[in-house]
Amino acid sequence: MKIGISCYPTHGGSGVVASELAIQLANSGHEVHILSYATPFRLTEYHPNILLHDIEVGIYPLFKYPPYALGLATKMAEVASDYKLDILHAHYAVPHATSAYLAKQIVGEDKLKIVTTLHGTDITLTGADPSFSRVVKFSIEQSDGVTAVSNYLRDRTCEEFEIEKDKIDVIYNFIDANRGMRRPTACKRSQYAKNGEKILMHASNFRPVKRTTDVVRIFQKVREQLPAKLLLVGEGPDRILVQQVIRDLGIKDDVIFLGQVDFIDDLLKCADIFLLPSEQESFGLAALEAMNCAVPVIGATTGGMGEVINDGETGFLFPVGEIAAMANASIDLLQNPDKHKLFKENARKRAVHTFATDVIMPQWNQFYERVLSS
Ligand code: GMT
Repeated sequence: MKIGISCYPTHGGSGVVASELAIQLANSGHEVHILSYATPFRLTEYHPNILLHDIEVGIYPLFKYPPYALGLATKMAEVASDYKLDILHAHYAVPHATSAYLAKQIVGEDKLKIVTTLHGTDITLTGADPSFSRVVKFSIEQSDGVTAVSNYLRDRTCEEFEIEKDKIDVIYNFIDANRGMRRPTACKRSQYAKNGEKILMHASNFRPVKRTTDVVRIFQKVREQLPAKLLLVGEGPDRILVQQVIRDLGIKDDVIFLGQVDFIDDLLKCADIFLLPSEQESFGLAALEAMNCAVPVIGATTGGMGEVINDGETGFLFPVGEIAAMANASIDLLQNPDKHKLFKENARKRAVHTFATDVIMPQWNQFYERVLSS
């Protein structure tokens, strides 16, 4: 199979999922073409079956906004014709699904199939914006196959855009189970915490939807009860606000900013608890990556989080903003070594049994085969 995959290259779940899928397809011998405006950060290693195509967007004084969707459609059409692609797979509907639709019209090949994977904010935030919503609905409807990363996201999409439920397949995001266990000593706890101190961790793009100030406030309550450090991974618009809250709470010496880290598995092996109190999370890939490294997750009961985390077994979920409850659950786990150990084992087991590559990739293969024969 020859497949073109378009995605955002920046740090974010959709780019990670697209990259990991590309690697798995390439490992199985498929020819994969990545269409993105930069090399996605998880695709920095050379792979003979992966070809990278940069999207160029002409900048002219006339354009207040560079027409990225058109540059992408042009490149998609060119790559689809030159390499005789079977499938164009758009990750994140806005504008990738629309560009793919346009490319298919340009190529004029019925054989070229369009697949769209919905990730979350493309439906809940950007896609639902009235300035795009009709185009997003149209592009989803025109795709030959559509997947959503959780049942929650499928249902939300069908409601928001009045789309039939059977138009969308749910295929969960996956993790490489080996990564969760390799290099167990790569992260040295002593680098971040003194003997006896617990380590809490959060990783995100620090957008308002992640409620990163809640992370700090949860940590502060934990810190009042036991010695602990907070590791913050990632960069984004709320970082300055978070730094201010840390100063106001007087916990500067206990919080460590690590900036953007491409592969966080090694680092996760130092963490005792992963915090993800987001306002919205269609799936919560960061939580799954933590569970893969046997780290229990404390977070918010939002979106698809309950499909990833088994509340009371692999972590705890509370309504958005329930900082005290999230802190108390963290304290409870950290003060009960046997319970913590059980949650760690449960987290790892759930990640491997439900979300490992060998569980999810057969679903992708079946899905692609069905689309190709449609
Ligand atoms: O969460 C973000 O801001 C990034 C966003 C993205 O599109 O890259 O993540 C979304 O897709 C991920 C991969 O499918 C999901 O794990 C995240 O839950 C989802 N984010 C939201 O729904 C807010």
